[in-house]
Amino acid sequence: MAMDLTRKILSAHLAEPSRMEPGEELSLRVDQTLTHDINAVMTYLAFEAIGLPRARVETSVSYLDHNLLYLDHKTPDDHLYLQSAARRYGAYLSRPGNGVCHAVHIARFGAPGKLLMGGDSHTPHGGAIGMLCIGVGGMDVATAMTGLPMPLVMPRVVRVHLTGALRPGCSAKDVVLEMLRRVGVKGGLGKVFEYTGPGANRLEVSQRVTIANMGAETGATSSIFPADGEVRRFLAAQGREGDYRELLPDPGCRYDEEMELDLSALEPLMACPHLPDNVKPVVEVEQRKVQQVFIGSCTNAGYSDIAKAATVLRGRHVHPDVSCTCAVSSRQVYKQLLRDGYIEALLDAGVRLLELACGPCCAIGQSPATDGVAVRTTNRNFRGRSGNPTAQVYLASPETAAATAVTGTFTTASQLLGPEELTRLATIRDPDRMPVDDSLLLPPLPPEEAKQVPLVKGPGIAFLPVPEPPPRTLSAPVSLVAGDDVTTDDITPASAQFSSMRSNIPQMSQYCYHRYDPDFARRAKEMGRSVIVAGENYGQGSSREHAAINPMFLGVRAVIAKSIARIHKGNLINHGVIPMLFQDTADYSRIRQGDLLELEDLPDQLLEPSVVIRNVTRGFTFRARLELTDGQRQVLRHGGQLAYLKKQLQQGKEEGR
Ligand code: MIC
Ligand code: SF4
Repeated sequence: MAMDLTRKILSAHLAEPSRMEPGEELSLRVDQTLTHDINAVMTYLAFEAIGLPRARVETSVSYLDHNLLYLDHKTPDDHLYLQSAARRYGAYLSRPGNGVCHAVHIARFGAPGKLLMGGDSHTPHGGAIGMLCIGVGGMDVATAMTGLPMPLVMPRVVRVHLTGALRPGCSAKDVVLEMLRRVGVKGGLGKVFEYTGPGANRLEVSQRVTIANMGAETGATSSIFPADGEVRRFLAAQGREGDYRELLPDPGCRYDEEMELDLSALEPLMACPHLPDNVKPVVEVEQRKVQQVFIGSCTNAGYSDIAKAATVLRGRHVHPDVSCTCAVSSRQVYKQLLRDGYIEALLDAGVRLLELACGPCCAIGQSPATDGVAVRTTNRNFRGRSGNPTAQVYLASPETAAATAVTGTFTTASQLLGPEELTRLATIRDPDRMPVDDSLLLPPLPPEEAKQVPLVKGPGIAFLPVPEPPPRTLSAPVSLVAGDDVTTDDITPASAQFSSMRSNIPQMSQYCYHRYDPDFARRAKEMGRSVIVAGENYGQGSSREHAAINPMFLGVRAVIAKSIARIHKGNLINHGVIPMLFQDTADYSRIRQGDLLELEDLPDQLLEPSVVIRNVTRGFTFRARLELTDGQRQVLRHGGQLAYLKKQLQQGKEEGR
């Protein structure tokens, strides 16, 4: 049967036969996993608790890339632990300074047809080279590392047929912003966007990266491009042509949905505060005085991105009222930009060069000033994500960001550059050879040597909290009634301060929701057990499982929402918090903070399609749906993934598997 590319890759990884109809639960063999420093401590503590001597996947990589600001002992201690854990458990370790996980991974490990599960929401980045890459929570990565098949709800595969070609001054960022404008921040839920057509063929890998990476902002399971000549060129530039194989959708295959997008019709776009789908043409955005420009992040800090920004800035200067910073995605990209004179152009223009890390993207440095207007090439502009809730963050392409840095107000490259410069901009492409240097990439140790490596745990690294199995009757007050589009940044922000607390849940949980509702942590703790009620798209954004672990640690046993983002829902389940969906969304407004809710026969109700909940305080009963697979129901009945996984591994051992 003719298959789309997504199904081709999935079918090659099925541990059990499946018809691959949307909604079915698949069981998949994973080839690769990745983690990064601000969530991996929990992943490796879980792997330690599972008790296996070594990761059982083809390739497992631990990146130290997000938080390189060593404010005190906590983050360097985390890094030492992670380095020792990678050595002990047979993973690669990408040392600080090597680059941002997704950029390094696609360059050094990515290959068409592979299945990657990564503990980061932007893992779909690798979809740019025809591999299927799925963002999951940290506990899922620990599970994948055991080599057990991983569950995945079969997504709907949406063909996005690209025609035409980008006009000078327009970029891949405008393509993904247009996708966000069309489908919104939850329009990708349960879908994979598969890009095809002559427009897709014309995009080089670094452009495809921007589109696949930021597809995460639609809530999609993943995004993917075919592995074609451009992918061959990309891998050849890495000296890895041998890892290339052509991988295309079968001619005449049937998609679950179809969309058309004409690249020639696009104009420079911007996502306005405070959601990535609040997209408008730059020329229609009301002018503001810009205080900060940041050029960087996994979405837009590849070679061509920075070279294009530098070309716009060459011979010009950053406006005196603008702070313009740049963080290049990886060491090899930085070296090539240096050779080609682009770094010098940035320096001459007055751009401040930062470490090769995520940094400002997740508020690890460079927060905007009070009420500051910032233009960033990053992927998220949620209120407060930049570290300052009063800031107004606009998301745009590197070309637009650079032009804006020069004028100090929203400006596109075509408004600033002359026709010749604009043509030059359009000809910039990734080089055919990159300066590969893996000296900051430590390979796994041989098993016998690995066993001897001691785990180095600094004083801040606490225990991994484990939830209790569900009680027979859950009688719990509502600790929070949250609105729509609550992000994981609202629940537990990244930032240098909080990222460094991630290995210590008792400490970090005290700040749970502190920006959204400063009294939440105290209240939830006092309530003992409690329930969170929320609106649409609860937990959108990052894969941060701390947004589930911290509430769980404070006693939250269930979330009842209008809808829940995919990765966060998985994290809640893994950490024993029951995700429920209002059967009738009108019931949301009948519940107040402090109301006592009661669920009887909870372990049995967990096997049903919906549960009955009594609001004891207001004297009414309502229903909530459980959109859970059989596996997820079992995880919840066992009190979370760790307990369930240990049982599965034990059973496997007894059955001699
Ligand atoms: C982000 O962009 O928010 C992060 C920091 O990369 C997160 C990961 C995390 O918080 O652990 C993500 O996107 O998943
Ligand atoms: Fe890092 Fe930002 Fe990418 Fe997250 S989105 S991986 S913080 S660069």
